[in-house]
Amino acid sequence: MTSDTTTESPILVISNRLPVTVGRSARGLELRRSTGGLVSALEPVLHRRGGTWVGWPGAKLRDGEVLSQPSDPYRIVPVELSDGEVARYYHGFSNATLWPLFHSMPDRARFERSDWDAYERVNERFAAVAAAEDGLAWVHDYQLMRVPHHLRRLRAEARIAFFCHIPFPPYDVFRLLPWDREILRGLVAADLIGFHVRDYAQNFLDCAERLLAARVDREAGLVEVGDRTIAVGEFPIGIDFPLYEQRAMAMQGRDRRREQLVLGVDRLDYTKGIPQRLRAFERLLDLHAEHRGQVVLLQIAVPSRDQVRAYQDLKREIDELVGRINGRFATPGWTPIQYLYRSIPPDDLSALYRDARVALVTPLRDGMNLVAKEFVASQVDDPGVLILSRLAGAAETMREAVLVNPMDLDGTAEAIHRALVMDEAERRSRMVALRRRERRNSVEAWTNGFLRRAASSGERLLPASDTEFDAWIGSMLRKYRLALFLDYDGTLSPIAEHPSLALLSAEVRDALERCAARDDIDIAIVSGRALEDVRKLVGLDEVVYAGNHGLEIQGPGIRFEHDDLAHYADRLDRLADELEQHCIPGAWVEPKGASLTFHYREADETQHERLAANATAMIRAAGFQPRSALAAVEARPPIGWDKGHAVLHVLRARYGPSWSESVRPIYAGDDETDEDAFRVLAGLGRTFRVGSPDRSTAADRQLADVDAVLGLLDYLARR
Ligand code: ADQ
Repeated sequence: MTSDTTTESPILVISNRLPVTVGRSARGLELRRSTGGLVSALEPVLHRRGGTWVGWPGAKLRDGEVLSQPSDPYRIVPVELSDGEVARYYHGFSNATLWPLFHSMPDRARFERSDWDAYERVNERFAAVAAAEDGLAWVHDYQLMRVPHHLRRLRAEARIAFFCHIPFPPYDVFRLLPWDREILRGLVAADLIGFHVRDYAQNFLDCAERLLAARVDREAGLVEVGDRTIAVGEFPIGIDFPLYEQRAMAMQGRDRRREQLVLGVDRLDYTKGIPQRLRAFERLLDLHAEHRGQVVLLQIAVPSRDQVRAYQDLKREIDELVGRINGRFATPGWTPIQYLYRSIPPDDLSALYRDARVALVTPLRDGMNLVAKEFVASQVDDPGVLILSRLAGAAETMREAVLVNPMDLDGTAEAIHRALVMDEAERRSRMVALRRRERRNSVEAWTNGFLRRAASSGERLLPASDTEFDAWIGSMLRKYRLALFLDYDGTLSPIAEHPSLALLSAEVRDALERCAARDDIDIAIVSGRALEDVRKLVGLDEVVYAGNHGLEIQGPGIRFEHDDLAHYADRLDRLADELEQHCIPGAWVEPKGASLTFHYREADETQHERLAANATAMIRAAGFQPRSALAAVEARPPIGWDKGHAVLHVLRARYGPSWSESVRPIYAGDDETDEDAFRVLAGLGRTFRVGSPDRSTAADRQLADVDAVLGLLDYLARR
């Protein structure tokens, strides 16, 4: 796909809510168009390029009810949720776990397994619905962070972009989430992950590096997970600037309010800092008595999530504060705080934005904050002053606002005072700069910029460099002898159609030989293959070979065979005969000494599932452990011995029980059987998982492929 065709491909928007809200009356189904910022941001592109919007309609649909007609510019496709799912996925995991945690308020977060299960199930359903639609998938926000993963599973070739509308917390906060890695793996299945500001993107990269063992390039905004590279960037959202500007101008005829108006407009949410704001206003009246009788704070709070306890508590707290402060200062002709607990129509909001002398936008934490931008766009007349919390994403770009720390009541009170007495020249200079930026960075520019980046494909991280290897293992190599453990298939040689075709490349062989020739490096090859097989493939005398996942080990100074092996030899022969009788063309049995592998890669594909199931059942019936591999099933004797045991055995045999005083192991491997070794070596050495891990890895780092392993060997040989 060229980037040009992608730029104009249809768009597949996936968000928690649809752009319409479904209601029901005596006349039947009623659709109300939502007025949120996201809808006005995305509808123009959907009109231009066509596509689909997938989301929850907010109510139950009856059989045969549809939300869009063939003549509509884009399709609206519902994902239905049960009442239990709304409670656990939406009110639970999304709003009671992720929302507070991502706003760095972990004390407010609840962590419930059943909420997580519902979140996973609902995200899977969103992905399944979306997988049936065409276009560039654009997934929105924290309710749907597992969707990229599930969508990628269903459509490996899909182009997927994700945008996070709320902050992404620092590593120290994020890792409190019991499902931290699952969330990250959900996201990195996308091709592009967008955040409002650089800090959030950097937090995400930190988390991916530390929790997924991924490689990251902070400058370029790239993260490499296995063999995939994902772009991560900052895309500060804007508003429909002309719309707000025009609305404010249309309101010109109205009476200007007489008082000095200080305006607060928010969803009623504990992240918005409303109680702190009220207290700061009280402090202003304490410190600057000249404003008494003159200034009014109008706080408008839209009801939000009001079934949730924390929001009910907050509402009560605000009611009480307003009552107390008004009780202290009000006079017969003046009430210092006016408080409206409701949504207000767009025209009325525009009139207030235009007339306010000061907008007080003081969230404790906010992904971006659109109110600040709407206020600025509405300053078409005598300019007012924007007071903005440093902790809102908007503060990263809106530098000409009066910036405050909302926790600092005195500082905020002084800022309000300064804004109220600020002369016109300063107000105008600040507002002109703010308006120019917001006009340029409108929501249309945001959508276009994001989609352009989503369409530009194929950025790759450069292969891991010496500098990276130095940072990961350099200091350890300077002090200790190195025990280098390497898996064979998928690590030293790419996975091949047939095991006999997986040979070492000339470069890998050369690098291995150079490592082996150093007298401060000892090498061991740890493989699932039979010992003789892997010895023949590598062919270096000074190397230790561990075959059959370490059940047999041989090399300089070591000769080991697990005691229980002999016991299983005859039974293994019989199992091999039985499996062979069931082979169809393209399926075959590979005897590996202490174990065997049943391969079916070249058999008719429609038979794969049946072959795997049959072989698994026969292996189990014969008393062996089945383990599925790529188009193959392995049968291993039920001996509690794995690559982890093998590695420890080699270390103790070679260097004695106190080996860790003088030796550091490095282990590189590409599959599930290597995870046993990663776990055993955690904290004792350094481990590398090669390729794309579908599941979690216990390794310290990831390497993209065999070429990256070659880079590591070359570094070790040269250093
Ligand atoms: P929100 O938390 O909803 O959005 P915000 O960005 O301020 O926060 O948007 C609120 C919207 O609601 C504004 O468009 C505002 O005009 C409107 N609104 C507020 N009070 C209103 C009232 N009383 N009556 C009518 N309308 C009212 C999330 C993130 C933000 C991020 C946005 C967009 O939490 O940080 O900026 O998404 O990405």
